[in-house]
Amino acid sequence: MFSVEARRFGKIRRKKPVVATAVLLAPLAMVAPASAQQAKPIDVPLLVTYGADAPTREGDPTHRQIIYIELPDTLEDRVYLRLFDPESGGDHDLLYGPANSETRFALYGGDGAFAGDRTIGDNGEPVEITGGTLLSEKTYTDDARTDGQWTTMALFSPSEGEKRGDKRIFRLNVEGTSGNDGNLYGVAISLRDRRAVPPDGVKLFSYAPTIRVPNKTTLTELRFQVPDQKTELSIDNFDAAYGKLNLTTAFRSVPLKPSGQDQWRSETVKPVARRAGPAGGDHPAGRVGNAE
Ligand SMILES: [Ca+2]
Ligand SMILES: [Ca+2]
Repeated sequence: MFSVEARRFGKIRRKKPVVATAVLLAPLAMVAPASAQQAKPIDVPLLVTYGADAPTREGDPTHRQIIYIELPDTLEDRVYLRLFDPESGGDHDLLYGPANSETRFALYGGDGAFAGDRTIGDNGEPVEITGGTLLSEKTYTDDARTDGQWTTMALFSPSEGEKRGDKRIFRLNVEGTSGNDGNLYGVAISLRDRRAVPPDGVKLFSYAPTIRVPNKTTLTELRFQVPDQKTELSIDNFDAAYGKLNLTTAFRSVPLKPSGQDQWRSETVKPVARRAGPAGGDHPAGRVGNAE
């Protein structure tokens, strides 16, 4: 399980802006409130998807974000998919010239909605993910009505998701279909249309989130759960140029080598040393922090 959060970090000298970075933690299953899954409103959205015309050096190698939504199979209430600032324009977004980008949000359910951790193929190109049944789709472009606002994209029943054990899984594909802007946005599930009431047991997770590092005084953290028996982690990061990356557990902090501009870097680390005694064993949590 991981969550993404940005907070004040202190002064770090910045040589070059790092506006986005993709982090791939494989082969771990991770769970993330994709943005403000909590009841409190978010200050800045941390998820980012660039338009198809943006160069990969901006930090988004796929122009796409795959977010899974997990709900308890026992949940009978219908839920709302709410988006914060889903358009590119106005506040929060990274605009290059006039706002000209479109972002398509598509919600899938049914068998095949869960596509595992397939994201990027061996050739570095994004893997096509098409499984499941399209439940709802909407394309957002520069629009003052959604700028800095939460808006409801879909209302759906948990039973429409792919059944996996005692869970129902949905997939939200976010694609930067055109333009060169960076679209910052948030995603949440709520029992109410106009306010944040997350149902018990809801989880949003991603295997390769593309996130924003807001500024030089902010640390962005990806918190995740290490599966039992795991003693090594393979951590891939993209375009963390001039950033600082650390893997932090309850016992130690390990510096990671940040990737260069427009490049992936993979590193295998042991998150913690095993400890003897009743409290021994791997601590099941860690976090990757990235600051400019
Ligand atoms: Ca905006
Ligand atoms: Ca936006």
